[in-house]
Amino acid sequence: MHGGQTALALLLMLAAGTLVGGQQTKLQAIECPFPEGQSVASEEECGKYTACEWTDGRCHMVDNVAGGYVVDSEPEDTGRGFKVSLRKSDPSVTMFGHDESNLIFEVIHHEDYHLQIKIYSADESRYEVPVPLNLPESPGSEPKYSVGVPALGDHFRFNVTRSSTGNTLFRTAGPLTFEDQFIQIHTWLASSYLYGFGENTHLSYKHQFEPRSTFPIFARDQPVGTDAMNEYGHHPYYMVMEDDQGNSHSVLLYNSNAMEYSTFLLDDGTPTLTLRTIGGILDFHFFLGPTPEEVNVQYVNMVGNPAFPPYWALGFHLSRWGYNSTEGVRAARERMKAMNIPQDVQTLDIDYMERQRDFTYDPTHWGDLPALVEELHNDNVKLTIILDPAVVIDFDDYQPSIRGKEADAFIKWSSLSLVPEDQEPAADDYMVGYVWPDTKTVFPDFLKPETQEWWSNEIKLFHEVIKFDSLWIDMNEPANFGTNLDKPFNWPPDKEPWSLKCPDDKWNNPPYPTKMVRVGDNQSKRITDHTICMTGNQTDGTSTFLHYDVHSLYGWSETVATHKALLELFPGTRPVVLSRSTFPGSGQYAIHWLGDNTADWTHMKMSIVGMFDFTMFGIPMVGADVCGFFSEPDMEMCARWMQLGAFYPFSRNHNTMGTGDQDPGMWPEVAEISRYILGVRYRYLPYLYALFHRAHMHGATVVKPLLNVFPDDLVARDVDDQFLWGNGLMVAPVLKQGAVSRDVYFPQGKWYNLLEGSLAATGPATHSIDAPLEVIPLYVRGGVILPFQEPSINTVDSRQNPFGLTVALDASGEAFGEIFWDSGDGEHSMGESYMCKLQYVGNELTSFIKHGEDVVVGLKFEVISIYGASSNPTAITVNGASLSESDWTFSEDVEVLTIRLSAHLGEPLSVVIS
Ligand SMILES: *[C@@H]1O[C@H](CO)[C@@H](O)[C@H](O)[C@H]1NC(C)=O
Ligand SMILES: *[C@@H]1O[C@H](CO)[C@@H](O)[C@H](O)[C@H]1NC(C)=O
Ligand SMILES: *[C@@H]1O[C@H](CO)[C@@H](O)[C@H](O)[C@H]1NC(C)=O
Ligand SMILES: CC(=O)N[C@H]1CO[C@H](CO)[C@@H](O)[C@@H]1O
Repeated sequence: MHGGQTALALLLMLAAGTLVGGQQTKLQAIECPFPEGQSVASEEECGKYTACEWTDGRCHMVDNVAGGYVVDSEPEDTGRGFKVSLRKSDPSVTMFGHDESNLIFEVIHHEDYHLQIKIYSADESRYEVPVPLNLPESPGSEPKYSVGVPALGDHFRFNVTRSSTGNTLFRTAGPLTFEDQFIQIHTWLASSYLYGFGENTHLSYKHQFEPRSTFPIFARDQPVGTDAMNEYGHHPYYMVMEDDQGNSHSVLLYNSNAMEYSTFLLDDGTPTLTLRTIGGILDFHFFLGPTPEEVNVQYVNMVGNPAFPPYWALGFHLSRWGYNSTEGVRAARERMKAMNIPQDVQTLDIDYMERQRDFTYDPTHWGDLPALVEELHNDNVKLTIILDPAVVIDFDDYQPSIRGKEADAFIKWSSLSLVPEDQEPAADDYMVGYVWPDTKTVFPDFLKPETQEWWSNEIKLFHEVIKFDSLWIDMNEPANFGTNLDKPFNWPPDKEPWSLKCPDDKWNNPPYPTKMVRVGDNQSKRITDHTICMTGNQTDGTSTFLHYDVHSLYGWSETVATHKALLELFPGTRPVVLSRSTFPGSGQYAIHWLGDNTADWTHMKMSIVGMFDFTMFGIPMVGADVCGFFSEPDMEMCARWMQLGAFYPFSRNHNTMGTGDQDPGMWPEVAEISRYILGVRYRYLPYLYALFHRAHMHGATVVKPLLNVFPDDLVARDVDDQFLWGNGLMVAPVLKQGAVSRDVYFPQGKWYNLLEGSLAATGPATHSIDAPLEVIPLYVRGGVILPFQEPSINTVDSRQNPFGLTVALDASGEAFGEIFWDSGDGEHSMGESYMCKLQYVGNELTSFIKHGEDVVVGLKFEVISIYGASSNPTAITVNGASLSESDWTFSEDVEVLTIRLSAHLGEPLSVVIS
């Protein structure tokens, strides 16, 4: 399990590097971080830190011998791995002080492909993430990895190796730094095929190493942009493809404190990663796949398999902030209906509320909201409403806050001495801020059981008033306006200026605040900017936590509470909670949209990268605001975005207050394009549904980057302007203004045009494809059977329609698929669901029903299209009975055989073609 080698090898290597021809030693690229950013790096600034050294115009970390730790014990067998003690080599070497003198390095074996490595203080107990993970009771017996640490007395470093190939997955470079509020570790990477980390908006799925790029991670109400900013969620998780064969591993740094990651090349070109966090411990989980898809499954199994969305949630969602009245909603609905555009969900943003208070509706412009909800429900359209976490400090008249105070549901200052002198007496020792309502607010502590009960009760009471079907939880980073400033931007003009001001202490002004204070909308340049103070006390009933540590869990905790509330309200169903802020594990309860983007072609492109990232994070039900949130799209952009958005798993058109309407009915061209393309989406929803079933049951991905399906295809590793649904349906949207064609990359195999069935390409190949405005290139991969159903105006209707199969043959004339079916929104159970496997082999299409014949009563296969059929058959039998020649057509030019039949889904199907 652990190597007993000496550190001499590394020492010699470094020494040699210094001696050879006066070259810079490799590790000079391991830069010293400055709280104010690298722009201040000067010899003088560098000299302030004993952990830093100035060489040839660069301020870099001192080497491991001077700056790191020494192995201070023999390895101790723990039964589940081993641990060794570490001792700080030179206590005088430090970045920001308060170095841990003694650490424990612990290796814990879980599965053969799953390894945990923890580095923590030997002297004190430090914060660890309280979010539960699924870990096996007993470890696997044949680990696929080995961990190397040097022998007693040597300078500490460690590495993780894949046994089968010898690939080095993790290999520390430079010194480990472990201080009270600054922890830093560097690792060589096996390659520069690095993916993941979030929530950040990345311009490309594959990360950049040159120039060096540094992204912060800390939950924040930060709109989508092209800078290296931290956004709503917290996902310190990445994957590396190690070699040309596609062997891949992933690493989670299970830490919820403010952090940052930096990617760069060492002077010799080695791709390297720095991880920094300002609290907690180092707690790594490694997953060895070996394929990217297996890596994903293994990770998702640990953090929790994704929620299974109800069928209706896969329909189209229409939303905006600024309908301003029930009439605004009715007008948009009328446009949809007039143009026959499918829609399953209508969503309302905060403008439905009275004075933007949760659990209210505006009696003036939304007085007949209950009637509107009834109209929607009569049309089989579901209602999603938004809720913000913060509630007003009106403890006299506003019942939710009165009851919340009775439950003691809100975040408190960590010390009574921090309560501002001018605090309203009724607000006790709660931390008070200001968000959308015109009155100050308090912030529920959703970690706390009493808060969860209170929240659940408020949701139940409001459902008696407004019959919503699902909830959208926003602003849950949590966002607070104007923190540390004179006043919030939306502060009532007639009131004395006021804002939440955070004390100047080590929590609110940590020595290394990470890059987040220097990017994005960072007016106070403090980590408390735009959120509440780090000196808040929270509790899960057992332990007390500082907001400093659990800040990034706020959205996760609200998601858990909201999911629980909806389950109590709608027992036996699959609740839908749309959350802005997420953490590893949120996918079990939440779906996600990619935040406040802009009607901008670059943002449209980046949304594909965002989908890939959230696929990695185990939240596959994801999409961006179609047609853009901020600013106004033109007809062309909205048309192209509706085409792309028709293939987001979570497909929602949404925009902001003060902009014109952008629902698809607003332009005749967009309406026509949307009606058509959402029809294609609805047609293939049975396929998408089966993919979500697999995601829920096994942790499989839904939207896949090409590299998940073709891991040894080096070209596919850079493709982030195309994506797949499952293994079978490829989407290649047009993402450029004015473009009427695009290059499409076709990996290995046969690719057919999805709807026409003609062979588009035999890959690997890149072709320029015509795509005038009304066309989005769509392909089905040879070897795959896609189930479909005739589309309708909503899924309640479409679920009654006849089924068909798109059978796309591979080079050996075969194809495979499956159908999963159930009530669509009941609790998932094997007993009440239908599963059938489909195969086309040797000119025979066969269905094998696994279970649930009675679940599909009344549903029939009525059409089968075989793509890549070589000739017109002489005879076709369905379950032994011959079809008449008029029941099929063979189209010679496109090689498509279309068979009309009538066969119950609940009976085994055999179609023999001769
Ligand atoms: C991994 O660590 C062991 C023990 O220190 C060492 O012998 C080995 O050379 C290291 N491997 C790499 C690739 O650095
Ligand atoms: C906050 O939590 C800490 C740690 O449990 C505790 O010592 C302190 O009294 C709490 N503060 C308040 C005001 O309850
Ligand atoms: C809704 O109201 C806001 C604020 O009064 C206004 O700016 C906006 O234009 C209105 N939206 C529409 C669609 O009329
Ligand atoms: C709103 C604000 O102050 N944004 C600033 C955040 O920091 C970056 C980098 O220093 C500035 O460019 C922004 O203007």
